[in-house]
Amino acid sequence: MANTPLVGIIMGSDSDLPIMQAAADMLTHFNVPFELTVVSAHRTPLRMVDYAKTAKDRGLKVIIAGAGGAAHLPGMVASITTLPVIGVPIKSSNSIDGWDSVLSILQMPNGIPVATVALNAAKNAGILAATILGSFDAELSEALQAYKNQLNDEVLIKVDKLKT
Ligand code: RP5
Repeated sequence: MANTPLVGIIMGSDSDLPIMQAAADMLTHFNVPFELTVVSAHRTPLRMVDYAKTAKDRGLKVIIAGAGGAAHLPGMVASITTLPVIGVPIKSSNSIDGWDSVLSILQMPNGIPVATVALNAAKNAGILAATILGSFDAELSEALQAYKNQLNDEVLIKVDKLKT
């Protein structure tokens, strides 16, 4: 796979990085080139518009956007770009159990979808981004299948241990 980033990982604050790192880790696992940066819908709105407007021309195929609180970043980016956007709701320290982030990202109006993963589920966002790319890449698809096989085998090993 080329070294040009195919996935853009963005987050509303550097305080989101401990959560969002899991998306980067999964893309690294699947050998998918990515870029990672902070883009805030509220604190750097013009940077957000610029990022979303230029993402496709820069070669990105998928955007993963994580945010907490009034988490407008994924939805706003999805409103600008035609790339698929995966939203990661983040439970920020002052949030109401993360429901604010979940609902802000999940409850998009008709016409502007965001593929929303579970609260803090940046790992799944990374796997989902790889899965979208894997639809067009046989080698990546095989790596995803191997990952699923491994999950399957891990469960079967535990089942075997329960028998003894
Ligand atoms: C959101 O506000 C960020 O995505 C973050 O989850 C939350 C808190 O940001 P900081 O105040 O820690 O920068 O915009």
